[in-house]
Amino acid sequence: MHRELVPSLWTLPVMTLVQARFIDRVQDASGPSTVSTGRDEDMSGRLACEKKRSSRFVVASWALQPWEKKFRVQELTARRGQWEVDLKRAGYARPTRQQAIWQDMEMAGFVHFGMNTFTDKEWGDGTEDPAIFDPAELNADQWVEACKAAGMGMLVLTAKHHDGFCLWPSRYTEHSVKSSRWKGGKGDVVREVSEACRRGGLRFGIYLSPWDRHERTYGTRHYNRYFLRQLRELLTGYGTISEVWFDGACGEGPNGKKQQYDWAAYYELVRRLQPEALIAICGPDIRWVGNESGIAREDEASTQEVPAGDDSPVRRYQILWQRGRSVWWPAECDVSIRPGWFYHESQDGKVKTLKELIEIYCASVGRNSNLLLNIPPDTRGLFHETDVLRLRQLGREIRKLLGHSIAQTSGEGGKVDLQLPRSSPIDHIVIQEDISKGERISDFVVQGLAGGWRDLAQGSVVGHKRILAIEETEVEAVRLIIRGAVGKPRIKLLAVHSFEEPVKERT
Ligand code: FUL
Repeated sequence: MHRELVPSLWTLPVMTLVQARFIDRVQDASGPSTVSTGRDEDMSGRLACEKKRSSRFVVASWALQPWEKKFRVQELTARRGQWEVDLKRAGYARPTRQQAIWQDMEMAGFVHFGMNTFTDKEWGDGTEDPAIFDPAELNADQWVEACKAAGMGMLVLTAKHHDGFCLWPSRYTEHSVKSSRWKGGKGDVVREVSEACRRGGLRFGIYLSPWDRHERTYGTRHYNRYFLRQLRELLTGYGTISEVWFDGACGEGPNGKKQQYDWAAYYELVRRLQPEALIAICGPDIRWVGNESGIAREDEASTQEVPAGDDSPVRRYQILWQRGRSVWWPAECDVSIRPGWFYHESQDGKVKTLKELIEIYCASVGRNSNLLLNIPPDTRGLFHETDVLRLRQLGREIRKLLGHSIAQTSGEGGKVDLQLPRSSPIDHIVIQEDISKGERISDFVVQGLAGGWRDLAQGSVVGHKRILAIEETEVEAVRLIIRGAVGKPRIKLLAVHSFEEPVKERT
């Protein structure tokens, strides 16, 4: 008998039994048939098998579930002693506690500050004179308060950008604040910002660019040691670090060679020294959305399939679910409030409008992703007045948009009904899944009762949050119909809003 057939033969009868018991086909009068379950899938029907391959590499192989009814037995293969099921649907990845907290936070501030602020550049080449760094009025509390006014939960600071200048007095280089005029070389921006964040109740994260255009060892194997030493300084000297943002830019060193970054060693150090920190972008915990415009895809899922044979460092630091085929890797949308990442006086008139920011918010947070909005301090060391105003307006507008719903509910299964207190115009619908159980919905439609039932919006992924803008429609009731799911849908929130309704009527 062919080895690959062995799992099929013993699995088939069990699956048939499980399916017969739990699958309940629901024919909804309003539309296409939906599949829902008669019982919670987290129960005994699961053929759980968990394997620990090493302390760092956990393969959580969950049972075949009833709604995986289209699975084809012949796709079961036993590869390297590990079950592989090609379901093309990876519904069972789950967030870690830290990822769930991060997703609940939804929005954070990004702060690009350094030599470029003083040279009016976006990318320094590392030859800049550190003496010119002198933000005489630096006030990190002002940054924190402005971020909080927008509703942000964290601030991520560029401790070192590509030019290699360090915003903290690193022991391993002179190219830092200690060689600047600022505070006679005794200042430490990372300290001031981390302390302001703690005072103000914001989480604190760091951006540490592996690409370093100043450091002479860059391009050689010695550079990785230098980078790790700096990373250690940041991870041990500034309290809790919630996010470590690794940019992937990689240039050539003085020797003409591109640096081989030792990602595995970087991740290992972060995990060891700050186990609560999420490693973002070039990292296992948070995924880059793929553009710098702050726009996610309509179907931006946190559950990502792992290409077969991918054994990269990122994979080795992720929890592999669903027989090693899927990971929880939520997207972060980074974008600047101005055209540049760093402050340029010439862009004072180009701060994004409130309308643009709300569009970005709805296309990031409203599409199951987090928004990382960059606000660059100016040469005084302050957020510019226009940027501060815009952050306040953004916070107010988000509260106006989502602060008070006309009606809301939660529910489970293939259909969730929401009755409005009275017939009202609505223009936004918010849906949230309980992601602690994974992203399950893959196809949905929202209908409104306006005379008869009519479609208001539809989509595929829901995940942590979808904000659906619709044409204003007066409805008496709304219902969410799940047309496709990889598990029993758990709707944490179904809410309807009217953005245009004057705020006073809802406060
Ligand atoms: C990019 C960098 O090259 C930009 O300067 C900026 O820091 C952005 C957030 O990431 O890759």
